[in-house]
Amino acid sequence: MNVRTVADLGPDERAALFDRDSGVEAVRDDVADIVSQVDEEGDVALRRFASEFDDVEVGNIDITDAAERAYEEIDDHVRAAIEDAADNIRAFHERQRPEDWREAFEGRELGRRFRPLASAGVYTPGGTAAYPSSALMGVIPAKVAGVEHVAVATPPAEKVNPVTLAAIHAAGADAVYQVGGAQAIAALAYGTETVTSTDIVVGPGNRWVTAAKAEVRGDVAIDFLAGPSEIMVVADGEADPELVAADVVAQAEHDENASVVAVTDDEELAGAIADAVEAQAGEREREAVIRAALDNDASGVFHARSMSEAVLFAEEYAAEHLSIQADDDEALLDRIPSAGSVFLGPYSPVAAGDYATGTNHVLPTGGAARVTGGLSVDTFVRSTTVQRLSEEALGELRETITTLAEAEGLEAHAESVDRRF
Ligand code: HSO
Ligand code: ZN
Repeated sequence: MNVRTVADLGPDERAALFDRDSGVEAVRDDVADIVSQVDEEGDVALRRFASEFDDVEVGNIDITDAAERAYEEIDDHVRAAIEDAADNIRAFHERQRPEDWREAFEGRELGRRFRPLASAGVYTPGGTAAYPSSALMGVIPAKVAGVEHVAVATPPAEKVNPVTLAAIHAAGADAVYQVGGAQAIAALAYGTETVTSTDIVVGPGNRWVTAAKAEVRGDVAIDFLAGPSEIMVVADGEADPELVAADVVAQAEHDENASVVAVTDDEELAGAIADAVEAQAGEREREAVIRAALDNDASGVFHARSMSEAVLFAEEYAAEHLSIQADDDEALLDRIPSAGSVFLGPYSPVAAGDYATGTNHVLPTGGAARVTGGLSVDTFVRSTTVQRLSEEALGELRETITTLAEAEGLEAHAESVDRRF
């Protein structure tokens, strides 16, 4: 792995780093076709796609009972780990529940009210990338928000991953369907004979899933378009290169298209990180995936001339995960507003947040952290504003309202106020 110098990056290299391509556009047309087939043909289309794409002849699409059984039957220590993670995720998300308020505000009574969406659909990837943890991350915030009906879709298989099913059950899902890919997103958005349609569809997935979310957006709400995993480590000369490398290699293990970056102002450390990444990659079971991710144009180890330059680099990157391994981590963090989730200090590996601290791991990728945060209770509630005016309060606003209404040529608006006096 070569160390690159931030100051020497050319425009193409910068574009590859900062305008990361999600790969979604390439499959948009095929996905639109799948989505419309599900919309028109329902379960028949789901069974056809399961046979075609997953090589599975699906019996029951609804496998809610199987999830409960899987929960009872899995190893005790796996169930305990799921419950421990679920408890932590629940506790962290409980703190996000917004509170209604009403306040007298300069004579006017104003307020805000929050209510959960009626239903939510959570996609949970399967296959080689089966993530029971993602089921917890999608379902628990929805349930904490108070969503009545939370449905999960996960790809069909001769035997759907029992740990994923157990996690879906532990998280409190109300319905579980075996349906994967773009067709799952379409089913959750539009409904079929078996699948109940939902108000919002969330969760990570491959580019087919992500493209399908882009396709149904507008007809239903979605969280955001979550692409392959990313990490940006900002390190100073005090950081341990082996630990930096371990975090880089861990996120690279997810996906050949993962983007993994470390940046430091210490040239020697940059070299040591690059060497450690090489060495550790060779020791890992998923070495081939890791090496592909390391070769990604949006990956690399970088030397910056100063920590200020490193910080600007990290901000421009707007990574899904930001790890800061430096003496004055809080000061550096202050200067990086754009990041999905932040990990401070040598004992906060990204994997801790992936599974167990309680923070959500469904996070914005591809630079979307510039404009949004990750999945949270907020994703599943809508807000309504409320107002009540006394005669006196309306009197005070009367002039302002009628003047603006007349300026807009909306005379009936003005009259609706004047009439009250
Ligand atoms: N790092 C992934 C989440 C995950 N890690 C699931 C392990 N399992 C995307 O944030
Ligand atoms: Zn991960």
